[in-house]
Amino acid sequence: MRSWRRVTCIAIATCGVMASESGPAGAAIDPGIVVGAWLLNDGNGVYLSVDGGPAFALTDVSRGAAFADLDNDGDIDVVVTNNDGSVHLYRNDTPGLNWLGLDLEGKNTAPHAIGTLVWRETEHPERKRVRTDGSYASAHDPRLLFGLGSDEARQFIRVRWPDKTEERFGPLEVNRYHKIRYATGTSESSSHQ
Ligand SMILES: [Ca+2]
Repeated sequence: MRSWRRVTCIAIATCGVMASESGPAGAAIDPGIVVGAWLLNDGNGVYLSVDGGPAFALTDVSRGAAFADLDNDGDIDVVVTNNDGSVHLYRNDTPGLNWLGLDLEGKNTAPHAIGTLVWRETEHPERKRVRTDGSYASAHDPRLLFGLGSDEARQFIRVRWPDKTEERFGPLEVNRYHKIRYATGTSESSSHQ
């Protein structure tokens, strides 16, 4: 069960649906106001609306949302900006499962490694891309997080840097962040599309 704690906000909304007639308490609200919503990916390409608790039952005129693991505990927290309002922070208090955190450092010409692709080695390799884009006027944490569930085994990853160089890193301990620096892994020939 996931849980979220609203840390600093009075009212908050993210990823919402437009409210056309009434707010949560039945009062008329501005059509521009968004009712908070929490959508859960079922793993098969379908997003389900679920009860996100009180933090998602409020309304506001929200814009940018920046996603980052602000407390370095292996889950994603969210910072939301609101029109004519304060910045709000959602702290993710999901009970711990295993995770792998990666902080990639590219070569001098691209130190933040934006665009780098990383595969976690599994039967069906999971791919992530280093990025900070995805929401209006916001920048996400460029670090990568892989959720591992009950898997406690040390992990191996393959990295394709923006210059197409490929390297392998590991074994990596779970439940912590690792600094992954360009040209410090094992050289690999191309094996992924
Ligand atoms: Ca966190």
